[in-house]
Amino acid sequence: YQAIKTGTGNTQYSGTVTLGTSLSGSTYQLNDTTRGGHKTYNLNRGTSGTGTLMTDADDVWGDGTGSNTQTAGADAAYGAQETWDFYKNTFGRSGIRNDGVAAYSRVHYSSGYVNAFWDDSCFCMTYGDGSGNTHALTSLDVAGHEMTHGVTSNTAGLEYSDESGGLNEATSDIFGTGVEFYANNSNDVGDYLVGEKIDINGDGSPLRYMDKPSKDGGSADSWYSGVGNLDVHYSSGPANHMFYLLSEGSGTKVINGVTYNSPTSDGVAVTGIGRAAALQVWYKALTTYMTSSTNYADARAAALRAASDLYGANSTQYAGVGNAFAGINVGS
Ligand code: ASN
Ligand code: ZN
Repeated sequence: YQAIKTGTGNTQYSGTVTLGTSLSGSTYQLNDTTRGGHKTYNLNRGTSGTGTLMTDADDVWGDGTGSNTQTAGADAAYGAQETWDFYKNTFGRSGIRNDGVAAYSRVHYSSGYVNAFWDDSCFCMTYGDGSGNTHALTSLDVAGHEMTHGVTSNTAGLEYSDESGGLNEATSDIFGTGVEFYANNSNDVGDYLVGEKIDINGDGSPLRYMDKPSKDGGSADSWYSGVGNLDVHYSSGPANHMFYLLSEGSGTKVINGVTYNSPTSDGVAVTGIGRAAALQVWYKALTTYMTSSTNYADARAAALRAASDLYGANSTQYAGVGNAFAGINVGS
């Protein structure tokens, strides 16, 4: 028998948070039975299997630093919990497969591993500790990004190459950002930057910028024939940019203390429809109209159909989708 508990996580990136935990006998477990039974395991630098379920005597997890073994578990559990809640409360989606069953998470994968990844075959989420083993890849937007790969696999199934691969990556950035805004955490505020907390570049810069993707030095801001030849983390740029334009509009804007300056490919100003509506449009497009081979032109058609379904063909939201895609040189 496992009693439902509410533990305390002293996370590295999100401050002190409450975590769904369980009490089995006299031992607390990082096992959230209120969200599909999500469990967090410690691989202890291994690279296969599940390692050991994370347990604790007092239901206080981690100390906020990467040198405490439990801290990465607290961040991972928090990321899974906020991702679950984001999908449930924003879209009515109950877990990655929409079947009420949680994935599981594994932390401390390998040694000095500077990545995190979703794996369809184990239906599980894995985090490395980063270089120096103190910058775990466990921030909220990364958690939301990676688990969204599972959602995409189980819906549109966007193939991970060519333009569909860019759309797959962008979908993870879009909903990863959605998770970060949803969590409304004062230590990791919502932004249109990806991976700004994990300091992968060592200079505090984010991995990706949705307002102007080319700021990362590799991503495309707008569609061009041949954009599908880029790495999928760069061909995602136009779709990330479209989502920013659709949410917030073009030009300069300050949100939660971050200044954005988003251009359009043709210089024509775009007015945003708000992030909440933009998320609904992209989710419906992904889950209803996109397929494994969807390209940028198809994504525009899918998003327009989604906007029409949700808001009507004469709505400002529908017009906004057309304008945001025009802003990345897709459609007219
Ligand atoms: N972190 C990477 C990503 O989600 C892992 C990968 O290359 N698939 O894109
Ligand atoms: Zn990804």
